[in-house]
Amino acid sequence: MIKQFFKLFPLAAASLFVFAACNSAENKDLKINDLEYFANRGVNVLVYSNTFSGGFNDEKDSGIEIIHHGVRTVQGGAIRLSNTPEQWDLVPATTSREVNTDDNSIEVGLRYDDYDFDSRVVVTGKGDAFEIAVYLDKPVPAELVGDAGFNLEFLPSQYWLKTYIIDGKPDRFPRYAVSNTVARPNSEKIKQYKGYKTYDDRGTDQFVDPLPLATGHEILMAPDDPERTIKVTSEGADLNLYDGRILAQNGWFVLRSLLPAGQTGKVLSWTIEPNSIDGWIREPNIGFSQVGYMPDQPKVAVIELDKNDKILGKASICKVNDDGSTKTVFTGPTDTWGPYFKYNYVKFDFSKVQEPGVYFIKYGDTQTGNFIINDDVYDHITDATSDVWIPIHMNHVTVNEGYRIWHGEPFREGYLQAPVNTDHFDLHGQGPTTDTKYKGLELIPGLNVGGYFDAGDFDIETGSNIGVVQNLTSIWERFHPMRDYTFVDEYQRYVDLHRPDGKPDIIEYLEHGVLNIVAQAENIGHMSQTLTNSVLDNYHHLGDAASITDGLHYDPRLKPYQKSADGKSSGTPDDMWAFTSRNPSSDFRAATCLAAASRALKGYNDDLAARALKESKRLLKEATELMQSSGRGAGNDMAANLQLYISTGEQQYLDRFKDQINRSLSRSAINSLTTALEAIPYMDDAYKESLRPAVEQYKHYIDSLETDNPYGVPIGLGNWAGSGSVVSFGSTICMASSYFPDIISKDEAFKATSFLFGCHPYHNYSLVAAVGAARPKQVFYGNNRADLSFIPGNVAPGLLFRKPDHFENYDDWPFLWGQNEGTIGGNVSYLTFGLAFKNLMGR
Ligand SMILES: [Ca+2]
Ligand SMILES: [Ca+2]
Ligand SMILES: [Ca+2]
Repeated sequence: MIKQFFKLFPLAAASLFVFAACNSAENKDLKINDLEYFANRGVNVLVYSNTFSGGFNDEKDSGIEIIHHGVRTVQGGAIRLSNTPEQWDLVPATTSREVNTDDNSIEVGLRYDDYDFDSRVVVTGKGDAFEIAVYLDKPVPAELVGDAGFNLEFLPSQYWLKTYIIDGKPDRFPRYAVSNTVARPNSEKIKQYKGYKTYDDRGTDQFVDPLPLATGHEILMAPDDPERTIKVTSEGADLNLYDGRILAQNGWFVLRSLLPAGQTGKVLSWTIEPNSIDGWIREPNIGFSQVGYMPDQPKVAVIELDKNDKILGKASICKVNDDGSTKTVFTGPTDTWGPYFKYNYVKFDFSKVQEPGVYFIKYGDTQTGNFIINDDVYDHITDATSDVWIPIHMNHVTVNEGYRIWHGEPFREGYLQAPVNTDHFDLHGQGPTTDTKYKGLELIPGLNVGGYFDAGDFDIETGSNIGVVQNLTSIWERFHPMRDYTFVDEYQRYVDLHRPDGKPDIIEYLEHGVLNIVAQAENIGHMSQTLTNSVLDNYHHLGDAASITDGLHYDPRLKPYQKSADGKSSGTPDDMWAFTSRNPSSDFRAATCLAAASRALKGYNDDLAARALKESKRLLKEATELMQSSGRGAGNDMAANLQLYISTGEQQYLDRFKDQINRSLSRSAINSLTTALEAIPYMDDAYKESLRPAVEQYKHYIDSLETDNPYGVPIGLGNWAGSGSVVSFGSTICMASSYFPDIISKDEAFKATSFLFGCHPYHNYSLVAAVGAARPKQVFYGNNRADLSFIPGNVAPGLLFRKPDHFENYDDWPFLWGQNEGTIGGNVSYLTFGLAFKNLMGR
């Protein structure tokens, strides 16, 4: 509607805002549907379908949200206590949610416990617009007057460079955050989550507050893009438009009105008119493997369709000829799978196309990017992960690539003992004792060696690092990959990408992981939970890891920011902390991985292999005693018992493993089959045969996924998207098929690769950075996310489910970790899967 209006009238007339009666026959009323959100063509308005209840406070996916022509461009509609809230600013609890279809409204109760401050937000559909009204039974608490307001946040990547018109004045959303700010005294700052501070005030005792880009009563956003056009009108209060990226790169554009002081009842009313394009139908999303296909493999595209779209009976494959011309080489029927959450799905089988070459898919007017059919298309699927992503995440070394330093040597000052009774923002904590010989804030020597950054952040998650060492050992023992394109010098603490050094990279990566775990065992005495930032304003660091801390030992006798005369210490409390509360099951896992790693390191680094074995034996003994004395029973980890049996040959571990695996498989084959299969090379034939029923059960599970969803893989609906489960699924298939090809065909493994490489909901980009010739994803939540970029080889968690029916993976906005962050654990699992897959396919 708005589109037609502005076609008739040039921009100068825009302030007339003639949102005249809808002249189309289509009913555009925003009505509450069965899933309890407001919907009309191209517009979904969600009211607290997703609440502020994630593990990390404001995750930018809660409150009042708008999915506008298929893209979730608006969220965060809530009473907030600052102009541009950051991740660790307070969020309201949702105390009630009432859906009233009679008067087409949804009401939520919001509460800030810290201020005993309650409010009600009522959203009412009114024709093709909706009203947001705020009601107070008691006035805004005095200490929040001037801070409490209603905020609504707009996705920067969908609005930047587009225009807005506020009270008749046109302007443009900025591509980069450049706008005015003021510095205000800290005493005026609303406290942040658990009293943390997201900023370092450098001794000024002031915080930075963004000033509005614009102020008015009526704003028309993106009139130049009908899919994004929205008008917001405020009855009384000023509307202020802010740029949240000023304080935090993951901030959104924020529209905000302050709540008035001293008033009760209806204190605020906004009218919001999201444009709905007449007869809009979302373009079909043709899912296929961007990496391509082997000639004789099954090839099935899954086409995701708007429920208003007509299903076409046929689709085609076109070949790109040597002279650039194209030719349709195959036309076949589509097969309707049916509805799955928001969309309809059809499948298109083109397995008959087998001749090597360059192709694309055509469905109606939609055609895909090109893909390759050839024997070797999968040969390089793990190279970026192995050559680039993993070495960049090596901690305590400098990492160079060509002309670029990815990071210098981080944390040269080492790690301090975390003080007792300390909560941590990354979901850890130090208990009432240190469980070490160190006092709080005392230096624990020797920990700044080896290990891997966890993910988009720079901590060492000990549990993940143990898993990484375990997986790298397993990769080495199963596949013996001799790939050597990384130079690692532990003495120089220097890593250079793409430079062979005569040593297999996997062994070097394994050594790097073991160095930190052995250092923890030797210096702490047991495993830490994590080695991590002590202050929040270091935790959200973006850029070079070596610049997070100042490299100088913290000396509390100095003033903040003061350096000692000898230049070796500073008064800046930025040193990293070790959280050392003892968890014997962690020690048990460490013992296991060190026993396994010592096998692999023998002949490569004999000294480290011997230290690893020594610590393994000690930790195993101590952990077993601790677990027994705490009544937890010894060795509840069947994978660990298997590894200990392989390392020691001792019957007790074999007995325990067999007992556990039998019980676990009888409950369900789905979670424990991989561990059971891993044992086959070390067991007799009878053991292998005993697994047959479990493998058959897994085959039923694989088949059942064909009716669960159109992609035939496990699709997670949690707050962290599910690529990891698809990788595990693929790994299990590869191993099961290699031992039981009569039950599980190797063809099943292509379901996992296809999904990861583009055959999935929302868009069809490869979820692995830089892998997938025509269209890998462009942005990931790595430590370079502020550049809207990626680190090659990263595997995105992928399709994040938003309640009640929306899958999402932003590819122009990296900052939602549940969609776009990769982890060291997840990416090493992908490497394991990729190598197993290539092995199975004879590559
Ligand atoms: Ca972390
Ligand atoms: Ca190497
Ligand atoms: Ca320091």
